[in-house]
Amino acid sequence: MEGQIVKIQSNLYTVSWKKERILCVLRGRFRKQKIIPRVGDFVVFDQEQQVIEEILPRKNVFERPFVANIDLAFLVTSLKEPDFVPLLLDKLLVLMELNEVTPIICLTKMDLVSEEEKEKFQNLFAYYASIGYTVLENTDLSKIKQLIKGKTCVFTGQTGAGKSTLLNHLQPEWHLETGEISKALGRGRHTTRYVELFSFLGGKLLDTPGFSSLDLPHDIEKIKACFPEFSKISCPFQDCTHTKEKECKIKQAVEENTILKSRYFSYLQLIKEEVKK
Ligand SMILES: Nc1nc2c(ncn2[C@@H]2O[C@H](COP(=O)(O)OP(=O)(O)O)[C@@H](O)[C@H]2O)c(=O)[nH]1
Ligand SMILES: [Mg+2]
Ligand SMILES: [Zn+2]
Repeated sequence: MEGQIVKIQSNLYTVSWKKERILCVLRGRFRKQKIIPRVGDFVVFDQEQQVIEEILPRKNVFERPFVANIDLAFLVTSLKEPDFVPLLLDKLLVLMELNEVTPIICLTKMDLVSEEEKEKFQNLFAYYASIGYTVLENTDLSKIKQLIKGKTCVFTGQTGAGKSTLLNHLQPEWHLETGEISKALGRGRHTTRYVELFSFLGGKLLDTPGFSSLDLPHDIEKIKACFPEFSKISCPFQDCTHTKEKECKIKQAVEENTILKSRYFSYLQLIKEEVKK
C-alpha cells in the first residue's frame, strides 16, 4: 500500500490511506539508511503489520516546518492591517519557486483599501500575474477550493493577514479562532504542537504559522533563477549579478519600469543577505 505520513509522534507514524488513518512503526532498516521520515512523505506500508517499509522519492523538503512534498502554497497577503510588504511576498515566492511548490497569491482586506489605492494594487498584482503567478482574492472561494483538491497545501502569511478567517470560510465547521486575542494564544500553541496534515476539501492542509528563511537558496545564481521576469530579458553578461555591471539589461528594464522596482529591490535584498552569510 502507498499512503502519506500525516502525523509523527515519537516513533509512531500516522499514515493516511484512502479515508483511513493507520498508525504505523518503522522497520529497522530505516535507521541504517539514515532516512528521517517527515510529515508529507509518501510511503509504502504494510497495512496488517502496521509497518512503514519504504519512503518514496520526495518532490521537496523543508527544514522549518520539517515537512516534505508540498504542492501548493497559498500566500495569504494582506493589503492593509497589516500593510502589504513586497519583500515578504517576494521572499516566499522565491522559496516556493526553488522548491517547486506552486504559489497562489491570495489577497485579503481589499475591502479596506481606498479606490485610489485599489487601482495601484490592481496594477501591482497584474504585474505578478504577467510573470506567471496566480493571483486571487480571499473572496474567490470556489476557485480556491478547486485548487486544493488532491494537493498537499499550506496557507502561510503574516499574523493578522487573514489565514484563519479564510480557512473558516472554506471549512466553516473548523471554527478557528481569529483576531487579536487568538493570535497570542495561537503562537504559544504552535510552539508545542506537532506538525500535522489535516484532510481538507479533498486535499491535505499543513497547519503551520510560516516558513523559515533558513530554507532560502544559498547562491546568487539560484536566486536569480527564481525571478521569472529576469529570464525574459537576456543580459549580455552570462553571470551578471544585475547589480554593479554597466550595460546590464535587467537594470535597464528596471529603469524603464518593465521590471517592477519593488521586485528588483527584493532581489537585491535577497542577494545581500546571501553575501552576508
Ligand atoms: N476587513 C477585513 N478583515 C479581515 C479580512 N480577513 C481577515 N480579516 C480580519 O483580520 C483579523 C485577523 O484575521 P485572522 O484570520 O485571525 O488572521 P491570521 O493571523 O492570518 O490567522 C480578524 O479580525 C479578521 O476578522 C478581510 O478580507 N477584510
Ligand atoms: Mg490565525
Ligand atoms: Zn545583468
